[in-house]
Amino acid sequence: MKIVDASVVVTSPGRNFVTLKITTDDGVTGLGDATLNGRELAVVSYLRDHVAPLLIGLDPHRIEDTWQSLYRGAYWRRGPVTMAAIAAVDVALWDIKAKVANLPLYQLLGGASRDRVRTYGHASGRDAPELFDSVRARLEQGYQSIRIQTGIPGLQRVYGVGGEPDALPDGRVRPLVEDWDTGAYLRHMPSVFEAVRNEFGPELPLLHDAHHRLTPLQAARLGKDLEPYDLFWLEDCTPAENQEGLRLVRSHTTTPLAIGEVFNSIHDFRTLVNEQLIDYVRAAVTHFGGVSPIRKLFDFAAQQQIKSAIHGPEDISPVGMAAAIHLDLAIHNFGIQEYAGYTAATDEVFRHAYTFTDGHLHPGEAPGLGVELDEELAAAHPYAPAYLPVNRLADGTVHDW
Ligand code: CS2
Ligand code: MG
Repeated sequence: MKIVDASVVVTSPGRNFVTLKITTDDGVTGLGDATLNGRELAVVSYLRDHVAPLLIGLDPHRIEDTWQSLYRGAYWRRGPVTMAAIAAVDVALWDIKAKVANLPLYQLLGGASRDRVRTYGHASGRDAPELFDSVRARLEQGYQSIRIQTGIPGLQRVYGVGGEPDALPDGRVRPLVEDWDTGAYLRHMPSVFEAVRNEFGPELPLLHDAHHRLTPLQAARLGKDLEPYDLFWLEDCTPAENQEGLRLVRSHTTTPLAIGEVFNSIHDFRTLVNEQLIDYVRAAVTHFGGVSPIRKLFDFAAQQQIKSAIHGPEDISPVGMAAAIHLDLAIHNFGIQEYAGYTAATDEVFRHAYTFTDGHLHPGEAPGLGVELDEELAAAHPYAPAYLPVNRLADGTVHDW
């Protein structure tokens, strides 16, 4: 069996997605997600110009060898663009292997370790009444664990609470500028969780994403202040490139910690895992080099009783989401799966076998990943330039977003 084609499809059914499609000489196709939010076309070029020509003629069954040759052969290791491109190849090859075996991918990963995959959804609001409505809407959709993001008094636009990017008069898009004030945030958050607990009771699992904004000392304080509200986790409390900084956070709080959606290699987690400084690893299949390396990360994390929590925002395509759900079902140290859901237009372009019921996902029993890309429909949604927001303090200084 040989690879005869590797093509890249860019589509924007509401937001941009990049998909690699690999075709073999006997007509089997595999899909891989290569979406890197806000920098999509860099990965398109990496795949089209540098990777696709190398794939032609290879045996698609040699997944590990292909992964190692793309990783080591590039010489320039790691980084989100490289690892998203390698991930797309890895996932597409797993899709092909599982289709040839006529098995859903999770069966090749060891089979099911559970019956279904627990998820969490996103609730947000500018103030308490809006936030409560949002929590209720998620509960009605079936979610049983909920991430809480909220407006901060005195700030106009903050992470997770919406806002549209400004268009320039000539039609060009520029990043949305959000506001930040760490002091106001730290003063406000405990009262938000107190109000949510009073409204929804002690049992509902609640999560919160600090989105890389705090120093270790500030994160330690927030973790401590939120302890009475029994969070499922506090996510990305610091930027965490400084892995050692988490020692300080950890030694001051028992609030569980989740980190890693922007990481793209096992080395980014080494100190965090070895010293058990976190409770959940947040890597995305799409940005971590695919199913092969993230499986190794989860096995590494399991040695320290750390669980998985695969990144699953709207900007991971349904292809990346399907890969995540197969892994979630198969690995033993599964924690929780983020599932933000998709627009109807996205679900039409990417028809999928996975299902969402009562707050749980299941990958379905279709051979492979169980996702089909409707290329005709995809072409009807052309690429739309878009950026992630930029965060600024009151005096104009750029802050971590
Ligand atoms: C977030 C993401 O899902 C999350 O936890 O942190 O929404 C993140 O902001 C986006 O994936 C960035 O592209
Ligand atoms: Mg996050």
